[in-house]
Amino acid sequence: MTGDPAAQAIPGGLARALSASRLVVFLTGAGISAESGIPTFRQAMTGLWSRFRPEELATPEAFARDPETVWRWYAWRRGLVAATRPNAGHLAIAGLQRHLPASVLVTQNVDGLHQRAGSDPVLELHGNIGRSVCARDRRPVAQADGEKLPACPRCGGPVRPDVVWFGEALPAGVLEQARQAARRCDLFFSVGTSAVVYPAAELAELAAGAGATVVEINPEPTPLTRRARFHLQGPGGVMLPALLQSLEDTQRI
Ligand code: BV8
Repeated sequence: MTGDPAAQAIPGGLARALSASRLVVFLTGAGISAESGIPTFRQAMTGLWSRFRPEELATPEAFARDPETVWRWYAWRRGLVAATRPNAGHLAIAGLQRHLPASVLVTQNVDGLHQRAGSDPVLELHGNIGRSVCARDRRPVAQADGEKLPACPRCGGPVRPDVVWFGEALPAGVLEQARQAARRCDLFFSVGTSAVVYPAAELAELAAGAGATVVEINPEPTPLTRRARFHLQGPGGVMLPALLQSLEDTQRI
């Protein structure tokens, strides 16, 4: 076992459970991208956007009322994502997946950083800001960057980011795959999410109800903490590499 203090934070029982797992589900939220410099929803929005609350902008009503402002907010966020890269937490999940017999990665994030870290496939519950669709028929359009609200080349109507806004249904197939994996897994990791956005937040409950061991990785407690068998209190960029190290140590024995 390495002398790494973070590795000491990994309970031996968790490393053994991980090594013996048949199917592991990872559910991530905005917190796993925080160490890449992308602010989470709960942190104060910075600079130009500090006067808005994300729940006010990430809605179809906001887009109908002021599509230009909503489009500019996403253009700003796309700029943040383009200027950053996956952090140690994203890379460690991809590394864990390479060591595990079977795993499913589900994310609430729309930044595509898990894919850039090497995880594939990624179940994107809330879409991806790297894709744009016609606001009328939701069919894909060529990705338009820049701050000017583009027009759909087919119908001339507004273009929107291919994300799920509050009050909108999640992609049915993706959500069903995530629910099935949650019901079948023996280990469920909830990483970097405040566990308050539904229906994503129900996945951990589904897993626990089906007998899985639930592990939470978050510097803060959340409504899930009391249900978790293990709460690794710390940043994903520290805890996930330590978890990978403990798995490698266990598999080496
Ligand atoms: C829907 C895309 C129905 C856009 C997002 C019960 C059942 C069903 C719905 C509801 C329900 N109760 C309430 C609802 C309505 C609503 C909802 O959940 N509201 C909340 C606010 C209460 N849900 C919906 O509207 C969903 N739609 O249910 O539709 C329907 C059905 C049929 C037909 C029509 C309609 C849609 C929800 C999806 C909204 N879109 N994102 C965009 O990104 O712009 S959600 C958005 O919030 C992000 O995806 C983000 O991941 C998520 C959570 O926000 P954050 O808090 O920022 O992030 P996170 O939760 O991950 O918190 C950060 C955490 O990280 C913190 O805990 C922090 O401590 C931790 N952290 C910080 N640093 C680190 C860290 N952790 C680890 N390492 C670190 N370094």
